[in-house]
Amino acid sequence: MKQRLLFLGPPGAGKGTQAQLLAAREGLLHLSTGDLLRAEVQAGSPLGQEAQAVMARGELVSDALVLAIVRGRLEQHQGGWLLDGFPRNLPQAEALDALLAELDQRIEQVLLMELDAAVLIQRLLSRGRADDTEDVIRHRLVVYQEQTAPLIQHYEAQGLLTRIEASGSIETIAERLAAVVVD
Ligand code: B4P
Repeated sequence: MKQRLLFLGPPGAGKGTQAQLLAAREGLLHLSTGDLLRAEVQAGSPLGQEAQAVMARGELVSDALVLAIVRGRLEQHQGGWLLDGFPRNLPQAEALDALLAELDQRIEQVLLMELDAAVLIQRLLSRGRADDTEDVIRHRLVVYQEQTAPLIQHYEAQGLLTRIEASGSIETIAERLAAVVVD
C-alpha cells in the first residue's frame, strides 16, 4: 500500500471522512489542515484568531500560516502520511513540493474525490458546522473552482492523479479507495 497520499476534492466530498478511516486502518499520520485550524480557533491562539474570520467567510487562510502548520508536522514525523485539505492552491502545492524535496520524500498518489455540487451542498448543510451555511458553502465551491481545481492538472501532469467517484455510502467509497491505493 502506498504510504504518502494526498486527498483532493471540493468541500463536502468526504475527504476528511475517508482520510480518517484510511489513515487509521493503515497507521498513517492524518494531517487535515481544516482540523488543525479548527483546533487553533478552539484554543483561541493568535493563529486561531487570525484564521477564524477567514474560515467563517469560506475563504482560504493565508498560505504562510497553513505552511507553517504543515512543515512543523511533517518535519517531526517518521513514516507514512495522508494530507487532507492541503494543498489548496498552486503556491501551497509548490511550497509542498519544495518541503518534500528538502525532507527527501515524495507524494506517491493523489486521490481526487469527485461529486456533484448539489450533493455536496446537501451533505454540508446536514453537517451544520459554523461555516456550513448555504451562502458560505456556495462561496467555498467558487473558491475551490478558482484556486484548488487547477491542482488537478498539476498532479495529473506528474502522473500521480487517481479519480474516485465520491457518491454512495461511506463504506462503498472506502472500498473504492482501498482498491486503488495498493502498490
Ligand atoms: P476542511 O476542513 O478541509 O473541510 P471540507 O473541505 O469542508 O470538508 P471535507 O471534504 O473534508 O468533507 P467531510 O469528510 O467533512 O476546510 C474547512 C475550511 O478550512 C476551508 O474552507 C478553509 O477556510 C480552511 N482551510 C483548510 N485547509 C486550508 C488550506 N490548506 N489553506 C487555506 N485554508 C484552509 O464530509 C462532509 C460531510 O459529509 C460530513 O458531514 C460527513 O459526515 C458527510 N459525508 C461524508 N461522506 C459521506 C457519504 N458517503 N454519504 C453521505 N454523507 C457523507
